[in-house]
This record gives sequence, C-alpha cells and structure tokens, in this order.
Amino acid sequence: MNNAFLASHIELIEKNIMSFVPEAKEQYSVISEAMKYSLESGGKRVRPVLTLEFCRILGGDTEKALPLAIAVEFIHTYSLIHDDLPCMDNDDMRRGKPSSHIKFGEDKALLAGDSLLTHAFSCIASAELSAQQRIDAVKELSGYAGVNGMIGGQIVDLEGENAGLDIDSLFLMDKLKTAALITSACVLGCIGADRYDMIPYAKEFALNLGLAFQIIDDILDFLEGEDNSDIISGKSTYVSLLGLEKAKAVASEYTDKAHSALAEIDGDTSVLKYFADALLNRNK
Ligand code: GRG
Repeated sequence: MNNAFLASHIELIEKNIMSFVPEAKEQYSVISEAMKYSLESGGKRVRPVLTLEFCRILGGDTEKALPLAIAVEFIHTYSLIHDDLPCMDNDDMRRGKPSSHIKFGEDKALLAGDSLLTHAFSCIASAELSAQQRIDAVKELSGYAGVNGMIGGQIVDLEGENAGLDIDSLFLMDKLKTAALITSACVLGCIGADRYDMIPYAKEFALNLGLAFQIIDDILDFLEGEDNSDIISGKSTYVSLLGLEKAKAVASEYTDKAHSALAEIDGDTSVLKYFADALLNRNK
C-alpha cells in the first residue's frame, strides 16, 4: 500500500512489535518462539495501522499509542492461531507457512494464543498514556474481543456450520467476528489521541470498513478455491448467499458508507479513504 503515512506506520510496527513479546526463561522459551512465529511479517497489519492513523490525524503521538496498536495486533494474531486449530477451522497453513499447531503442536499453539491474548492487556497497561486512557483502552479492547464481539461472532460461525446462516445471521457474524476488532483498533486510536468525541464516527467508519473487509476476504477465499469447501459443506458466506457479483457490489457499498462516516472526523481523513479503497481492491 503505497502511501507515505501508511508506510511509516508499518515501519514503526515492524521495527517494534517483537520487543513487546515477553522473553521466557530457557526452560519454556518455546512459548516466546511460538508467539514470535505467528507475529512475524506476512500479516497486513491492518488493525494497528488503523490505530496509528486515527491517532495521527486526531493530533496524538503515534509512538505513545504504539502499545495500543500492538495490543490489537496481538489479539488478532491469537484469534488466527486459535481459528486454525483442529477444533475450529482446522487449517494447516496460514500466510503460506505451516500454522502454529503444525509447527509447535496443538498444545503449544493453544498456549501461544493464550499468551498473546493475556499480554495484549499488559502492553496497554504499560503505555505512556494517562491512567484513564489505559483503563478505557482495556475496557474497549476486551469488549470488542469478547463475548459481545469477536468471540460471539465465532460462536455464531460455529453454530451456523451445519445449519447454514441466513443473511441477517451472516451480517451479525461478520459484524462481531471481524468488524468488532477493526472497530477496537479505530476506537483505541481515538483514545490514544485523547479525542473521545471522535469515537462515534470512528465506530461508524470501522463497522462499514470491517464488513467490506470480511466480504472481500470471502471473495478472495472463493476465487483462490480455498474455501469452495465452505460452499460444498453449506457454510454461509456473502458469496454463497448472494453470488460473486452481488457480493462485490455489497463490499463496495460498505466502503462508500465507510467513506461517508469520515465526513464527521475532525482531521485529514484522506489516508483513511485511500486505505479503505486499497482494502476493497486488495488481492490478499
Ligand atoms: C477462543 C478458542 C478460541 C478461539 C477464538 C475468535 C476466534 C477464535 C477467531 C476469530 C475469528 C476470525 C479468524 C475472524 C476472521 C477475521 C479475518 C478476516 C482475518 C484475516 O485478517 P487479515 O486479512 O489477516 O487482516 P493478516 O494475515 O493480514 O493478519
């Protein structure tokens, strides 16, 4: 994604992310190794970039907000490790590499996910921000990642695996499973900049961006043939329920709505608009 601000956010994230992983004692150092393995480059860093960009345009210090951005990426990475486990999606590969449980075994992959989840909140607690900002960031991130957020969405997904989902349940699943964490990223950017007044607009942007993001994810899986098994097994996606062309149109509509939500943001939103378009037109 060729934009100077996005590139500088990614550079800040890549340069520092491993320093947030706690070093474990020799006897159990494999846990740090497993955490780092899944955090290694290959991910697009969508969520931490959103945190840093919201913080920047609202006048905050991106270096001080970095631990918040990293915390969201830790939660995202834990969710991918657990999502790949045999009891979940049972995927052997992630980002072209063996999944955590293939590389380290199921037991250690489970614990690597747990460690990332746990340590995310330590990153926030240690940030150089006010106590109120840190408390609010913990509350928001735990809310969006938890029962009424990503976990709830995963449950809707599991429950729908055999029965199939109608379009309303699919919307609910994507709102919780994918858009919720993206929302936490944008909200934490506002908190990092101490601009709580911008949170409602950031949420509106993030919900629409998140839905577009998940629909494109479904489309890419379908086009790569990876998830045709979903369709055969009756697992519902926007592609299986609406067809490819309609799914593309819906993703584009949500991206337009995300653009519109930015009108209320008190800052230069041109990079966020560019980013939303880049995610809509992405090929991975
Ligand atoms: C607690 C047992 C347990 C499991 C948790 C919550 C959960 C399992 C899984 C989360 C659900 C999930 C994987 C949602 C998909 C969201 C999504 C589109 C992920 C891909 O995000 P990208 O494209 O990934 O940003 P990269 O590879 O770029 O980081």
